[in-house]
Amino acid sequence: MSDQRDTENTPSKPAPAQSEYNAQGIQVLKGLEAVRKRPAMYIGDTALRGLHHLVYEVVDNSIDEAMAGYCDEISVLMSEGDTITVVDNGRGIPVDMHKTEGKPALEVVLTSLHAGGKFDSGSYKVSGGLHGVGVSCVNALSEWLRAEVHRDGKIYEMNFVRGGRVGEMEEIGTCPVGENGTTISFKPDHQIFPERVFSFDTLRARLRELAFLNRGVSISIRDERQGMEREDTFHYEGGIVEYVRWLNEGRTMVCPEPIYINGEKDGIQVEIAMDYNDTYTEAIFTFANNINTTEGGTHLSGFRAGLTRTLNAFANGSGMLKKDMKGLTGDDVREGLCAIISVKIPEPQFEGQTKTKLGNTEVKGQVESLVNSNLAELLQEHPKEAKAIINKCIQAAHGREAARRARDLTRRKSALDSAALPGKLSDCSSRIPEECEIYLVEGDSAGGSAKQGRERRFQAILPLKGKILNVEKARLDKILGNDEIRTIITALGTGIGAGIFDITKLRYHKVIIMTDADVDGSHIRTLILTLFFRYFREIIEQGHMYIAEPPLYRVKKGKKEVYAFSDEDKDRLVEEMGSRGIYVQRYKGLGEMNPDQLWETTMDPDSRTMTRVTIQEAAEADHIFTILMGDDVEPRRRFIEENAKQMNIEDLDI
Ligand code: 0RA
Repeated sequence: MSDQRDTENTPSKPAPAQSEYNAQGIQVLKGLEAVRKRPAMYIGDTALRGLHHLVYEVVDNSIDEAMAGYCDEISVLMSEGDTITVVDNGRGIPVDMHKTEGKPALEVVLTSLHAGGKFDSGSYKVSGGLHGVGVSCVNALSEWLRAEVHRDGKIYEMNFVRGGRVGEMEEIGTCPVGENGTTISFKPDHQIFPERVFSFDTLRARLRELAFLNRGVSISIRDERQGMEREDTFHYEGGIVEYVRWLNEGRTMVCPEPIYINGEKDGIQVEIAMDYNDTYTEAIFTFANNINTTEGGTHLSGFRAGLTRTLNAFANGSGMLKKDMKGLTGDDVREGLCAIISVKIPEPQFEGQTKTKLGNTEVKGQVESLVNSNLAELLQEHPKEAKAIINKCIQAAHGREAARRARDLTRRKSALDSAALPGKLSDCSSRIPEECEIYLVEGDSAGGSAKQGRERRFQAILPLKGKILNVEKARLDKILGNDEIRTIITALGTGIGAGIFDITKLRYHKVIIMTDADVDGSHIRTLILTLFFRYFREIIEQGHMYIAEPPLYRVKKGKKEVYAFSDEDKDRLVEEMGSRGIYVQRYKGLGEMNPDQLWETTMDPDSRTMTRVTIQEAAEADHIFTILMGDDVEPRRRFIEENAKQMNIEDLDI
């Protein structure tokens, strides 16, 4: 939890002191008051997700300027005291008097709800922003916000506190004519956000995604917080084609250059980049107005329909399909497919549980017919690649048939049926999934300790022998042939694979990976995470997946005995307890802990800490798994080197 001081504000230019705000008399607007009363309604939640959402909301406005063709540079600065500054070189928020409101447009944009800056609806064709609430929301939820506008040779400034203005907009200087832009600095309000620490990695992932989706725009991020200094810049002239390439870094691809399709009709812009790799899973990422539509929608269904139809037509026309084959299914044409679909539309309708499903019905037909015509043409023009793609699909069809047979066989043997739970599993006695936990434990000896130390009623233990199969390199039939994985599937109870996996059958609502804190342990953890990411993603998405955090040291002096979970922790304890006569034991593995110690430090719900695994960015996670699990040594070496400094459990937090 962050502390709740009010005084450590250090924006890039100092905001007025608190007393000054009070003296000014703050006028908080009615609309913004509603945002402060029910922040979650506007930004989703007030946890870390909502906090980061504030930054996206401001950046989205800059991206809107970029999409309208007026901005090609955006930078985000993370400063001491949880403050963020977003700078762009767009037109600058208008500063002239607003006709009906009787105040500067800048003030209207920052204080009226739903204006989102787009009060002149003609000025934008399309615009992003998940909730479309605009910067006024950020303003309402900030302890302070400062806007600086460079426009027509002049510099303007305006300050706000919790959404209310502090004084008038002021002209504070001049700038070269033509060098327009907007700078927004803010500090989230601790009255709204209990936790205010921004994560560089989280912001960076979204900014990279935005740079891929908006070709030519240069987006940079800099962390200048003490001890955390880092920076990165993203700029992709190739846009989503480079996105597909990046996602498949180090993989062998079917086409030397990703296939690119684009078109515009009735104000709807469609862009698709795709290629096939040597894995057996499908990775399609869809976006509408730069928003990651994780629940899919009409653009995705249009793409799928178009792809299946076009590839079948081509396969039939070229005589590659044998007479006895029924044709390629959707699953066949998507095995090993990596694609980015990005649509930009004037009035997106977002539906679904998390409002990340595109609902506009007109989009489906548009994407479908674009794929039908353009992909067919591209296949004609590139017969070699076309043949390779169709061959791959035919292979997939054969493989799927084999997998079906393997699954039928194992099912008949009821090995995947939870009625026949694996012998290695020490199950819990409760049958209420909400309270049940399963520990996936590295090695038999640690498994033994865990079994003795556990609370039998609700904790199940499944020891895993060494490394499980790398699912990045195997098709479902081979995966099902692997004993370790079959044991996991059986224990979970959900089944595996399209049309079979059923999360409502999950037998444990906490799935906890417990591995040693060494290189092997982290490899095993990654292998397990890969399995879940590729085949049980919903388990992660619904928050059921955790990583146990066993201690690294036991520090003992006299009768006092404590555990340290990091090197810093240990150093601090040694210092506090005095180094004379102290005994420090470094745990090389879980197996060195006796059952009581394991329970007390790692498994007791009242005292343990665990990391919940989240997928903030499916594409980012995909890239990381590709690199960690792929064949290519070079990108993996580079990735580990680049991330070695901050490679801790949280970063693996996909
Ligand atoms: C309202 C109207 C115009 C631009 C903007 C708002 C705008 C908002 C933000 C927020 C961050 N950066 C921004 N840049 C621009 C249209 C401007 C015009 O018509 O000149």
